[in-house]
Amino acid sequence: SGTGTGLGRPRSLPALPLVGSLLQLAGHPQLHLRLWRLQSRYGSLYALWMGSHYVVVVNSYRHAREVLLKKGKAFAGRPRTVTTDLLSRGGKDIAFASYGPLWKFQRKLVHTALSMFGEGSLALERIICREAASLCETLSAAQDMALDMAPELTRAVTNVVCSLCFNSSYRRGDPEFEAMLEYSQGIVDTVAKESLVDIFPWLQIFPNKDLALLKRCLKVRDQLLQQKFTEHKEAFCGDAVRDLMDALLQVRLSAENSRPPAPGLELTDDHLLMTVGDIFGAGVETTTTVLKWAVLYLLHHPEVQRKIQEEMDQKIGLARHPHLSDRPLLPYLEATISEVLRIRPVSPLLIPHVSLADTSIGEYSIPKGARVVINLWSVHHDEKEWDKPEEFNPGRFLDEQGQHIHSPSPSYLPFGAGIRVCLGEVLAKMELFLFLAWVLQRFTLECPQDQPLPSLEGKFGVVLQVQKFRVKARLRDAWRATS
Ligand code: HEM
Ligand code: PLO
Repeated sequence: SGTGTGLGRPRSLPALPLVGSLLQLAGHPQLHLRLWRLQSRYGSLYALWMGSHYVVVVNSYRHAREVLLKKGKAFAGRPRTVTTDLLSRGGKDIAFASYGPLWKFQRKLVHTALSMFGEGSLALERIICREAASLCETLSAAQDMALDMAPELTRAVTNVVCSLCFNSSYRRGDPEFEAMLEYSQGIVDTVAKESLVDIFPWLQIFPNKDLALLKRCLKVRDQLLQQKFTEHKEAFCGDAVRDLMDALLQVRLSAENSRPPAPGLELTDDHLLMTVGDIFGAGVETTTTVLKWAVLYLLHHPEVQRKIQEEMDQKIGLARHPHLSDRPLLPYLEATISEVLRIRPVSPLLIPHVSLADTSIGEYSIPKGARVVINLWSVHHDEKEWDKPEEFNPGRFLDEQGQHIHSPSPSYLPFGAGIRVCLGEVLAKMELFLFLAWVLQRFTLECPQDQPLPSLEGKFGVVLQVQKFRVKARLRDAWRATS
């Protein structure tokens, strides 16, 4: 062992010079499933080579917790890849930036700004409820039609983050919104795929379809971000902070005024832009994806939907809208959200971590610079921890009386953990709860007649995507009678 700890390295997949273990992974687009299945041959912790990069794959919660929590700092790095470097202008954002003082500062800023505007503030609840009301109106108008809910869900979620980041929102059919839908899909389809370009950076010099698509999409995104940024800079007056963009400008201003900026802590325009880009991108793609998964599972499990509605009828009734303060009253809805996040983790492989020093996981030594992939799919589908893991069963998150929600196993990390934990967990949970509560209070979601139930198979990428499907939103009888 090179670390002097006397520990051996994890077992490795066979590797060829240059391509590494690529041959074993090629032809398996569902990388999380492939890495999950390889456990049977190599054990829960194993290594492989992506070209010249040494990659360690973690499939058990014990090792995952060791990496993220116990040794969080030793594993807080991020790899640089061609696509994420393009997305984040060389790691000037939060998610794809390596560990360092500037990353820490950006995280703290966003954390403060989010708690200032959002979490726990009535203003944010009001914004989410405004969007929920608008979503319900759209569903009402499309009643009994076979509707693709995806664009409507996306617009609702986008408007929440848009209000938060830019103090603005989109109407139906807004061309800027349509452009955003398109570029964001292009980015999700191409970024951070362990595509050939990420493995062999030198392939960049060859024409590559994915890379061209990514560049085209980023151009549109950058224009949009730049425009918002310029508008904010011009309107910014220093005392009225309207949104996250203002908050970032404000912090930079006060940092510049008070003392000479500490070396290594200079926030350039690029840093502010990429930070907002992260919050906007993460804010839209993750939450929307979870909502789509939730709707899809409700179509497959009408009994779960009925139980949520019974709980709502009992605890809230029809005379008023659901509020955030109703969360303790609706444990079955909360449990359903937890189960959706378990069975279809949005970020099945998290974002790869990198070891910043020679260290270890369990009884194995890990060299500095190793990429560590946490397979959340494996963690959430571990048969030793979960009874029939592929079965959708919200009840597993409830106590015996069905009144309180708890995780029956520590093998559950939908938002990651430790110093790289998701920054948007509180916001995301507020949105998931309110959107689902508003919709299910009024509507029953069904699969359109004479159509088969849509597939539960996800499409692997930077988020685990849902295939397109249609839904019939039927106004509930009780609601029909009162309206
Ligand atoms: C990172 C999950 C929503 C912002 C992450 C990570 C996961 C995750 C698993 C990676 C942790 C790691 O690499 O160890 C989720 C889920 C969401 C969600 C399941 C929705 C249900 C959001 C929202 C925002 C957000 C709404 C924006 C406000 C971020 C950021 C990071 C991150 C900025 C990068 C943190 C870092 O690298 O330091 N999220 N997320 N997420 N998330 Fe979320
Ligand atoms: C989604 C597409 C956007 O256009 C750009 C973007 C920014 C931040 C990314 C996000 C995308 C995907 C989900 C990510 C998020 C940062 C944290 C989050 C990767 C690519 C997760 C789930 O880890």
